[in-house]
Amino acid sequence: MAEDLISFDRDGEVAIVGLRRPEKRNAISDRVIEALALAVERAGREAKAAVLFGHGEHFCAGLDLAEHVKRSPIEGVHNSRRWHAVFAGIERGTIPWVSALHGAVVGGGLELAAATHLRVADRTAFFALPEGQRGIFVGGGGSVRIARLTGVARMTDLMLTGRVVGAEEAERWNLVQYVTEPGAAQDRALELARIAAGNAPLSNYAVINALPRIGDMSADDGLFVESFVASFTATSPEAEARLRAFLDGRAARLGRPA
Ligand code: 1HE
Repeated sequence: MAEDLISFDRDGEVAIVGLRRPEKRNAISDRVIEALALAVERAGREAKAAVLFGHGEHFCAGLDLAEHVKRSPIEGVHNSRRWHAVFAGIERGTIPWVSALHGAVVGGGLELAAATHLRVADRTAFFALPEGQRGIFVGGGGSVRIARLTGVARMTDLMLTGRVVGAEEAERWNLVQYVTEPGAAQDRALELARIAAGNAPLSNYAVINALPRIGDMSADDGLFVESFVASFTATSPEAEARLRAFLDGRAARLGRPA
């Protein structure tokens, strides 16, 4: 059943996870969330990085509004907390996630993308938070993650006015880090995921788990924690081998930007 709603493939060390409910524009139902939870766990076990994309014409139309109409207040809380837990498995899990975005990236779809570490949008992608128009609020972590990515003022604009932002603007707004031609986001995301998969797993773990936490700390606390994370990673056997490879001239040199 879960496989119907979420596809799972592997390309070498990269897991490729697809939202597969195109007839409902990949709207996130309870079953989709549970299927995604399984895929996230599996990717963490089997791969060194992951790509997340949407089957069909859109990345994701957000919360399944048909299901949501019927919930009681406390069911709504539990549902939102479940989204938080599943998205936290992406954001603060064990491997880097790259989302490939096209078409609608709206509401809970944008919240999901915001939980990934890198966002690649093709020029068909459009971003919106129509919660205000639907009489609801973000519940998938957007008030924290989207507000931090783009700033409270821009998120407020999206929510109050229903403003729809294209891919270029989304890059300027820091909602995405890469923009590609239509249809090319998934290949670019895979390329980036492969690069990240080639890093030391401990460094990747530190990046995805330490950086957001340090961002939540005072500067002094952050610097203190940074020293421990730095020392822990730098004294690992893998770091020693990689540093030695560089010093011996066996590691690739950095290139200039294209
Ligand atoms: C849906 C959903 C959905 C489509 N829940 N069923 N999200 C929104 O407010 C976005 C609502 N969706 C749209 O604005 C449009 O569907 C799209 C711009 C994404 C795509 O348009 P289009 O013309 O390609 O498709 P469509 O004809 O609107 O939709 C196709 C079907 O998908 C149709 O069902 P059908 O049975 O009539 O074929 C739609 O009802 C269905 N569909 N989107 C349920 N979201 C944790 S809090 C997060 C809060 C939010 O995410 S709020 C934002 C919700």
